[in-house]
Amino acid sequence: MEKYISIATRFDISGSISEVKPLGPGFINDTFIVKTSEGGKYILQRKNHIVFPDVPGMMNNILMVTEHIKAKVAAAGGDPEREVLTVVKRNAATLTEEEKSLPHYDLYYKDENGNFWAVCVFIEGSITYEKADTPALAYKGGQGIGKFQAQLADFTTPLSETIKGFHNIRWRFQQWDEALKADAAGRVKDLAEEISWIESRKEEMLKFWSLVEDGTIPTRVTHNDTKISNILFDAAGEVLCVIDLDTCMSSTSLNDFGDAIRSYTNTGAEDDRDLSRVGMSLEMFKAYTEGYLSERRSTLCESELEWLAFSARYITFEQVLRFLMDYIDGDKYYKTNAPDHNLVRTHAQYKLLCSMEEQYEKMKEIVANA
Ligand code: GN1
Ligand code: MG
Repeated sequence: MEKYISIATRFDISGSISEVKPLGPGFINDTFIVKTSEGGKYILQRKNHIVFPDVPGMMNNILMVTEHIKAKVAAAGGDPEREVLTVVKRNAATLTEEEKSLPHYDLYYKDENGNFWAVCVFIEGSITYEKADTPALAYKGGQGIGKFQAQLADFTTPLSETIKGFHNIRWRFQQWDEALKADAAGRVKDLAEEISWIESRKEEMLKFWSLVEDGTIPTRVTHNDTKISNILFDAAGEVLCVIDLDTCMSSTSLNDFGDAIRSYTNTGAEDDRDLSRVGMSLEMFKAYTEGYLSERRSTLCESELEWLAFSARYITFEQVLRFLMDYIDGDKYYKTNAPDHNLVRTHAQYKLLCSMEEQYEKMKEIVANA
């Protein structure tokens, strides 16, 4: 704990730090809650610089995006302290001359082991959910992401690409081909069926992505990791704000929608070993879609509405590919809790994908009528 306290003191935290404790189950970063004797609370994160090769650029994205939203919230008479994240900068007194020569130096601390740390304010009284249990909650989550996208619709400063080709399936297929060829963990020989799930859908997925590449589907500022646990709710069940802005960058709005559907509508867990529990709830799909479109219907273009339902299949497919690819690579990217964890995730997400494919016509009808 001493180590974490000493890291936290590098940031502009008011009061004296009394406690630092781990928080939450993120797959990528390590998250801690920092408490001060005066009752202040902050979030300290070790940002995974293997996954995010340019942490300073990423932190600058987050600062710019949150400041933009803060101005919007204030103009609408909201509370800029609670309705958007607040980045905590470095404590100026702890900055060395060498640090000061680096880009965006006041937004992060790099420790002696090369790990990157960043801090934001903890929003008191906020609630997160690992799973959306009711359609009402899914509706609210959809509204939350819809509003987030709307707040950023006029944000024009270029953002740095924090993960190359994050939701770009053409790039993912390139990585996929390399992973199969390298067969780093010697697992490819046992995966003929799973590999065919990926290969058989390659064409339709690339067809969708080519519409993004040629501009038919516009590129906007998006969140890119919209699962329900990345939204803070208040005690009354209203959305406070969207968190985990690490992947906030240019992409298609559809990816935010698709990733949310992947997470909200699953009747089982992302890594369920009992596949009979896994599937897409159409009721939850309807609720999320209605919430999202209540904020976005008038600002999305025709092609976005046309491909909205498909985006759920696209992102779920991508997740099957990413989990399977990480299994093939020998579990290098996602944290795992068992040797077959990534394979279990692959199977569970594939079951979800099949369930979406089966219900696709109904999904499109819901989008048209929402
Ligand atoms: C990762 O770290 P976490 O849980 O926010 C991943 C998402 C995946 C998700 C699967 C940067 O998110 O893309 O959808 O796991 N984030 C990154 O649960 O790769
Ligand atoms: Mg994330």
